[in-house]
Amino acid sequence: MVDFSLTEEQTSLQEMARKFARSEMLPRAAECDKNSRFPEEVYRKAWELGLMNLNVPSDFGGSGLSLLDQVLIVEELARACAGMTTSILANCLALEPILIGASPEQKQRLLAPFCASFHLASFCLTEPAGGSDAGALTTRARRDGDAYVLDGEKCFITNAPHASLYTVFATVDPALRHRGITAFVVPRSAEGLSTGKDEDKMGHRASATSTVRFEGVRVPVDDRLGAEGDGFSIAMRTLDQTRTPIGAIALGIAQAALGYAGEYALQRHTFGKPIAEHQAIQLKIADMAQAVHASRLLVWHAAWLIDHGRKGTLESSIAKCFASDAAMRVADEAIQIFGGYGYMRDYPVEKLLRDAKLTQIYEGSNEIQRIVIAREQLKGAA
Ligand code: COS
Repeated sequence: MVDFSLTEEQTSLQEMARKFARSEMLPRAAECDKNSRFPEEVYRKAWELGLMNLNVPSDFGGSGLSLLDQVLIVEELARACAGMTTSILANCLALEPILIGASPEQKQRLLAPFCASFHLASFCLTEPAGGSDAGALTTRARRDGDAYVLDGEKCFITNAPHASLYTVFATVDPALRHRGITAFVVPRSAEGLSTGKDEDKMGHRASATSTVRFEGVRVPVDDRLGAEGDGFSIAMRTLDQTRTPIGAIALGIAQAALGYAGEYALQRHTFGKPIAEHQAIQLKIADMAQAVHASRLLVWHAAWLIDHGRKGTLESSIAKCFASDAAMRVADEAIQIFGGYGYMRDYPVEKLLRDAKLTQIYEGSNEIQRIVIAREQLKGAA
């Protein structure tokens, strides 16, 4: 049976997220974008409403939502501000390796504090020398008695300057490539851990991004997730879960662009009538609407499959890749419909294009998504 109707609970989650996005996020979006301000007050309110830690099961005090529930929320938040949504979602990305790789004792110890009070966590995989080739990371973890000593640097880490916990991927032996990668959790207070300057980004300027440096950071064996060498699989399985919500961020951006473009086209007049009555504009609106609808179906489908026990490697990459490419096209067309006004920062659409761009790059560039899609597709063809 295929059923696209939402339950009453899902509709109310969607409405709650929409209300929060409109009342708390949208009014601050332009100012935070302009000043590259990290609106912690918004993130704290999101936590209070249960809009953070969406993937943490209720046993640990989390929202315990299905992935489909999560993407419904994420689309609504991203319609208001993709940068804030990235910061709100970063906990899900950082805590997922714990959900996947931690022991029951570690889960209780590490997850419960995030649900008891407001804290941020960061996922530390990418390094200055490379992000796409995750198997070649160089941050070292040397065993020393009952601890590991971490040395290296991570970059482009969301929320890093404000996080209290970092999930970190390091190698016990670079010669082993992906088989040497091991996952750890490291608290902010660890000696030798420091964060760099807040990056000045093109978009997503309400979220904070920086390097994280590890200089002789001692991490107890108790804070290793899984066994030595399990880290690569933990990272890949994490991304299988989190790429669909990135598709939902892109979808939210595209939905916002379509909404603004439609409203503007109905009120702006040229040649004696609203521009919405010109076919040149109607054709654009039609293509934008198709892109939004197709993105939503792919995002919902990937989420539904994962909720029903599928690994979702193929479908999450398709949803992320398609929706982010679509968001770029839709935001671009929205600017075109606004004409010169669309290029001005006084109007909301140029921000959408800047925000859309990152969705083609982070959590695996769309070139990497295409590699994953082709490999998964060809497996089935063999
Ligand atoms: N789930 C579980 N295991 C996986 C997996 C997945 N989705 N994908 C790959 N693996 C396993 C493989 O089965 C293989 O296992 P074995 O050692 O048992 O053979 C191992 O991992 C290595 O896989 P593969 O050979 O495919 O690795 P590659 O080095 O070719 O890299 C890609 C694979 C490109 C997919 C990976 O490096 C990647 O995702 N890169 C992008 C990273 C990224 O998204 N960075 C953004 C950071 S978050 S902002």
